[in-house]
Parts: sequence; C-alpha cells; structure tokens
Amino acid sequence: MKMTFRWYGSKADPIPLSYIRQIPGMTGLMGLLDKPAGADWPEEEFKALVKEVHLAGLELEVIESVNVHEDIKLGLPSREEYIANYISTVRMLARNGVKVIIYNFMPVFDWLRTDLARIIPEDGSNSLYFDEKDLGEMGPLEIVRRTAEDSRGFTLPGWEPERLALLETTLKQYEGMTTDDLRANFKYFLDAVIPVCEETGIRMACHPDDPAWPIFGLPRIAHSIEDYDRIIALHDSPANTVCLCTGSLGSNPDNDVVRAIRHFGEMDRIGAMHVRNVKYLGHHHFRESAHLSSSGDLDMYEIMRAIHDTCPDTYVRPDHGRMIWDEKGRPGYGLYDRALGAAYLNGLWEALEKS
Ligand code: DNO
Repeated sequence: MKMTFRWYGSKADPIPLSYIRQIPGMTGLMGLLDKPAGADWPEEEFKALVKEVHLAGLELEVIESVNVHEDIKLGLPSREEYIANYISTVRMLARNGVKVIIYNFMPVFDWLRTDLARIIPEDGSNSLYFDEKDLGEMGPLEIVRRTAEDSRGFTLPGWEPERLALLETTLKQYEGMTTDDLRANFKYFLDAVIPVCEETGIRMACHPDDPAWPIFGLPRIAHSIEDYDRIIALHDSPANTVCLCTGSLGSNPDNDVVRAIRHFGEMDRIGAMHVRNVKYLGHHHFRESAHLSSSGDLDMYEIMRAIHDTCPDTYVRPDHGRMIWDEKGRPGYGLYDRALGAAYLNGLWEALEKS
C-alpha cells in the first residue's frame, strides 16, 4: 500500500509539500495539474511539477483528475478532438512516471454536497454534508451558486469555473439521454484510450458517482458493484480499473464497500483507493465523519483488511477530512484531519501486517 495525499499545486494549495512530507508514512501525491477538461497537458509544465514534488521527497505516480470533456460524455462529433488530447496526455504522463490516472464519467457534476461546512454537533468541527431534501428545494443552478460561494475562495475539484459557466447549456444537452446512451459513449472513450494505456503502462481508475445515486434526473452509471462490473465489461483490460472511493460508494448504505473492495481487488481491477468514512443521517442524507470507524458508519478495519488481502500494492489516500483546529482550508482538503486520517489508516495497516 502506498499512502498518498491529494495536492493542488503550490499556487492553489495553502499546504506546503514539506508539511505533507512530514506526515508519517506519506510516500507521494495524488496530484493534479490545473487544466480544463479536454486540454492536451503541456509537458514542460508537468515536468516542472514532477521536479518540485521529487525535490520535496515525494512521488507523483497518481494523477487526479484528468477530466473527461462533456462532449465525450455527450457523444458529440467534437469528442474526437478531446479524445485525441486525452490520449496525448496519457502518453505524456506515462513518459513522466505516472502509473494511474483517476477520472470520472459523471455528467455535469463531479461530487455534490448541500453544505460544505456543516457543524458536527459532538465536537464542533465541520465537514461536507448532503441532504437530498435541501437539494430538491435548490435545483442545479442554485446548488452551484451556493457551492461556489461557500468554497472560501478555493476552486473545488470538479467545480472548475469554466465548466460551470456553461451549466445551463450542458444540462439541456443531457435532456433525454439514457444510462445506455451514456454507457455507449463511455465505451467509445474506453475503446480509444485503454489500448494506449496498455501500451504505456498506465491504469485508468474511474471514480464513483458521489453521492451514489442519480441526481437532477441526469444519467449516472458508476455507483454500485453491478455498475462497475458493466464498466469493466465495456472494455475488459487490466488498464480499465476502479478508483474505489469508500465514502462515495458508501454514501448509499445499500453498497457493501468491503465486498466491493474484495470483488474488484480479487479481479485486480482496483487502480487506487480513496478512504474515508460517512455517517448516515437518514434517507439520502449523510455527513462526512472523521476516519475512525466509530465516528461514522463504515468499518475502516474491514476496509483496510480487504485492501490488505486483495490489492496490497494499491495507492491509498485519506480522502476528505473535517475542518478542525480552526484551519482555514479548501473544504474537505485541509491538512490536519487528513493527516490524522493517514496516521490512523497507517496504524491499521501496521496491525494487519503484524497479525
Ligand atoms: C472529490 C474527489 C473527486 C475526484 C474526481 C475524480 O473530492 O474525490 O473530485 O477527484 O471525481 O475525477
């Protein structure tokens, strides 16, 4: 298991790489280059990033997210250009030491929450929160406005301004699209990209829909074990893998996260893991909790044990953390609680190794 940390680059992330390096057991980053979906990433810029990360004593073997342009998901003729750019980015990343690319195939939205800083009554910290009832009242444009307003000036992953500027148009373009249509467009993308990944040694790891059910009537195809079985079957290859995010899949209590890890781990189809906990508050209603099992509803010991048994060499990152100790950071991506999460997960791992 390689413990990693998501980092947004020195211009956009208030957390210095030196702090990340000081978290015990941290080997590298799930890093990103701030480029719009569909862009062909410039090699010089990426090389500079790799150099900076290596100088800090960390690895950069996982990149998150090389976002898929909406035209690819929509299956528009212009997808050809964006797929060509994607392939060129895959080749460039492989040349520079990247092993795994995390991406998603969610229409319009990446993850979605109705409150980015809901106070946790037990301890006064705050975390990301979702209540479908609030969403119903808000509608897509309002939720986007609120999320941007609440993000404390940070650009949030998946909520990039250039993407949101087109929101109304994009929502219209999806009208009438079925899950089968979206899956066919996904297959078209995978058929083009996966052979290049095989050739260059990259694994594509698809992040689940978050939350793990359809929203705003949009088609969503990655929120259960069955969904992922179908995604793998679209283009069966060791390079077509899952980014198994315990908190996203686990937002739906019907998903057995431990079973999912064992299922895809045994098939060697886990490219990377995002590990965090959730607390269920009702139907389609949850908040993110501290990583500790007893703080939420997922069993972190069983999660780490499933990784240990079935995909022990995978990359793990402590996913979103709460905001604690008055930290003023990017919602979900502060230093302190993610560092606590990493320490805890490393502790579970050591116990598994020795038992
Ligand atoms: C949310 C993240 C996601 C993830 C993307 C991958 O905080 O886990 O935004 O990076 O879905 O494409």
